[in-house]
Amino acid sequence: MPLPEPVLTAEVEERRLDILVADITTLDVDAIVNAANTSLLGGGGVDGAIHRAACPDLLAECRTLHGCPTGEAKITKGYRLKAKHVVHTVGPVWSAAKAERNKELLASCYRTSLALAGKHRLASIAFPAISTGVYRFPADLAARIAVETVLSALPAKAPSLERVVFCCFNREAAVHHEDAFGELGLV
Ligand code: AR6
Repeated sequence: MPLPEPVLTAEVEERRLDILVADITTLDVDAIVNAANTSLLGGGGVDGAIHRAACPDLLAECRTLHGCPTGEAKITKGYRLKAKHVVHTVGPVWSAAKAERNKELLASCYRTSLALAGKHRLASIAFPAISTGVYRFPADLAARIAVETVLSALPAKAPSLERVVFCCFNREAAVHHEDAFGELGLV
């Protein structure tokens, strides 16, 4: 099934970067990324939505992974999701006092998720706006880090990827990603 109409699309070296406003659990891509916590055993926000949509087998597979450190990522099957895989990554909890470290950790979430997509030779992946909900990372800064990191890491970490989706849950998040596309000269 085709994805919803993008808010904005950019072509970079024959790869497509899309900004969508959608519920990530509905997307028909090779992998969706989950903004999880270090236990990988579920939670609220996008994590809760993904576990509800995927079925309890996802939680059972997550139990075998023994958690995930902040800034890293692990992959599972997608079970009842349209997405074949879920890449679970753990974003930093925002703290202004540790802004530089938090920025590095958020970038690492995108890089390690892309590396897993590359390792599994996936062609398409959709990211939510990691850390911008319960973890309170400033949404404009997070969008800039997301787009910048995907742009720089994509060729080396995940040459198989033909399409990367920035899946925004609302229009406001999409505007931050649109701004980042503009600032980085993509449109
Ligand atoms: N589709 C796309 N985006 C979504 C969806 C959805 N279905 N639901 C929420 N968002 P959050 P975090 C957006 O809080 O800040 C969990 O309890 C949301 O609007 O899900 O990384 C975990 O277990 C926001 O922009 O993740 C962790 O404990 C973005 O997804 C903790 O929350 C991220 O919001 C992780 O916090």
